[in-house]
Amino acid sequence: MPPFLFVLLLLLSVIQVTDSETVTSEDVQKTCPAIACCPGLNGFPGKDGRDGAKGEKGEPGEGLRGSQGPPGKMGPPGAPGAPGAPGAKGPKGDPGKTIECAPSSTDSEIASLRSELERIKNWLYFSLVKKVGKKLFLSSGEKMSFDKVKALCARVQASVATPRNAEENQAIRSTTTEAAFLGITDEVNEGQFVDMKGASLSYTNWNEYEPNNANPGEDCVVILSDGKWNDIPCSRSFMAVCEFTV
Ligand code: MMA
Ligand code: CA
Repeated sequence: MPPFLFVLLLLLSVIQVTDSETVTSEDVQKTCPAIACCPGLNGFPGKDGRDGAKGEKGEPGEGLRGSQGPPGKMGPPGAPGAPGAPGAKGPKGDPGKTIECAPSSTDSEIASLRSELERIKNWLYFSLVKKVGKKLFLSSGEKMSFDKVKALCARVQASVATPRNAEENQAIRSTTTEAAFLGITDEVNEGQFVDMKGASLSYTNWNEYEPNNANPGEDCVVILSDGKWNDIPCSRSFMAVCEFTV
């Protein structure tokens, strides 16, 4: 076989193999004459190229505009406005009424009350009250715990009887025939007896061997029938004697 015929046959077989995969029979008919008469052969089309760059934004469409939607929800209330201007001045008020006084009748009323008060004082002094200087000592005639004595004296604007000297001690003693609480305790510091305001005592009249904090725990003080003092539990009941300032 001559060499050019061999090359021609070889090229034809290559075309047929490729054709069966990608080229249609129509294409073969179009290309065949070129193979038969042309010295060179056209190559097959190359692969698709890459995607091009993104184009510019298009013109807005010309579709029909939709109908208007319903109104939105109501917004929150606005801030309160500035205060208004002051109102006009009101009309003048009515004249006040004069209250009539009767000095003469009030004076006689005061005199009558004074006289009545003196009579009541005399009844008291005659029976229960003992007066020393500006102090009045008065017993309620009942026995009760120390807390109740304090409450009772406070209720009548007085305080628990607290003798500051022998004369006051004797006055308190004479208001009652039985032992009575005094306004003295060592509740805050054991062994340190103080008055109801927490002040230390300048006068005491302890019985022999007292205070002994027996029993156990004796933080209150009673005046015995002989005028001597003994420390005793606050929960026990003794006579209530209050002192009033005049
Ligand atoms: C005794 C004596 C006092 C104590 C009382 C308690 C009668 O006196 O010991 O100091 O307070 O007892 O009852
Ligand atoms: Ca005692």
